Amino acid sequence: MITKQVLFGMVILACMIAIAMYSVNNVSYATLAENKVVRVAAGGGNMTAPWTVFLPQAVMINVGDRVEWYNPTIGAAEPHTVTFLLDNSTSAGVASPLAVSNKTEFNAIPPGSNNEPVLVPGEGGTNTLLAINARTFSPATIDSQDRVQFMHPNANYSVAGDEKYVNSGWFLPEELEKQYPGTGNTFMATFEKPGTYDYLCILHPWMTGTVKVVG
Ligand SMILES: [Cu+2]
Repeated sequence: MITKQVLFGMVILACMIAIAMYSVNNVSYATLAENKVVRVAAGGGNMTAPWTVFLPQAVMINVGDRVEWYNPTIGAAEPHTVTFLLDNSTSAGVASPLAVSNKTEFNAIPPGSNNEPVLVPGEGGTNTLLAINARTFSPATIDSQDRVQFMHPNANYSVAGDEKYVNSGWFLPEELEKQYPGTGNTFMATFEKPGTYDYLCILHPWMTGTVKVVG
């Protein structure tokens, strides 16, 4: 025969089980809702044989997840970029021809180093200076309205999906970025819209990768 005390005990036990299940469900729900971070190696190998591949070459993530690219090459200052040419007209070259007055003087840094600018005589009192294209060297984006925005090295960018161009800038293994002042070691991108995002390294255009974002 079930006494009042036993019945009361069973009710208390049932309540405790319900509370425990509720907490477990809440915990697992919170874990599922966390966005994940996927790391992709840009390059690798070493000074004798640096690699020019992205590993893994293709990743699949959910909306809101982040991809972090890093450069694990050992002992070689081999830079890479992660560049999304979302609009074909935004293809960018590493070399940047710029018109400058032929009166402009350029001084090597450090002074006396084995270094001078490429200057080709141009028209109307100008020279053509061959420099590095800042839009490939530095983290930069071009939005749907053709607005160019630069970011700091090691940029952490949120890809809306309607940009024309998203570029990581040059990034190198830890410490070796010092050989190219203004560069970094990583690029991080969070993806806000489902789609297939192909990218390449502007310095090694055969180096390609894909981020597939599912909703
Ligand atoms: Cu590369």
